[in-house]
Amino acid sequence: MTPCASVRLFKALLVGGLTALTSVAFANPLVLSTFDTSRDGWTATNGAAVGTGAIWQPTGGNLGGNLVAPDAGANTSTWYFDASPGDGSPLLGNHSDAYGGSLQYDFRIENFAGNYYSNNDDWDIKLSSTAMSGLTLYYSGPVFPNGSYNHFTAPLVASAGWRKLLFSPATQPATEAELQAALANIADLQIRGNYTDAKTTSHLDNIGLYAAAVPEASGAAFLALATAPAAILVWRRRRR
Ligand SMILES: [Ca+2]
Ligand SMILES: [Ca+2]
Repeated sequence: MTPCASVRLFKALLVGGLTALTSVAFANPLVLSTFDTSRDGWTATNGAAVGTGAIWQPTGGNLGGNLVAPDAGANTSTWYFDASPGDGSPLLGNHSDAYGGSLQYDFRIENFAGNYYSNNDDWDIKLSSTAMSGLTLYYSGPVFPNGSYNHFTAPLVASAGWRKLLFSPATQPATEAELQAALANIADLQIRGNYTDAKTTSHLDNIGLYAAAVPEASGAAFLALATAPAAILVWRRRRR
């Protein structure tokens, strides 16, 4: 191998190794509700025109079963799909391992109609913990649902935009410690169901908590790292 060729090999190994090291693995959910066989401990708050028993349907999800709730009427108040205390949702309780990860779900509005509400007080996600004496954290992301299933992801890092209520309606940023405390004892989790002023029906499916994705060293990365010192040695020797 010529010195030039070994330098090219060294650079290729180095770049290949770094590229492989920065690839991110998709984490499996820590907990996931697919609603394929039941409502899995979820209800809907006032403003939705259903009781708890009518909220689950075996078809129409992404895929299979899902939560379904119609607005009580046009221009109703914003309502939420609700994993409420005592109903047994697996998303409640201690999920400290989700800190730094994300909350993800699929959402659609059946027969999409009307205009989006522009009320800033209507949050996409509400997360409450008994560990904070009832303190509720709020998150509002770029969620503009339509007639098709869209996948929404809320990063579970306070700096991503989680807020806490100070003096209504003012809010201030939540601290990382507050979000960690909330995740350590989730007492109530709510996902916004109503986004438009028309009387519509909303669907929620595949809601889960995910751990932080970690950089994964692939086989190529290990090979590059293992052979890089040898390549450097060859390169240095040839340069003498
Ligand atoms: Ca489903
Ligand atoms: Ca609506």
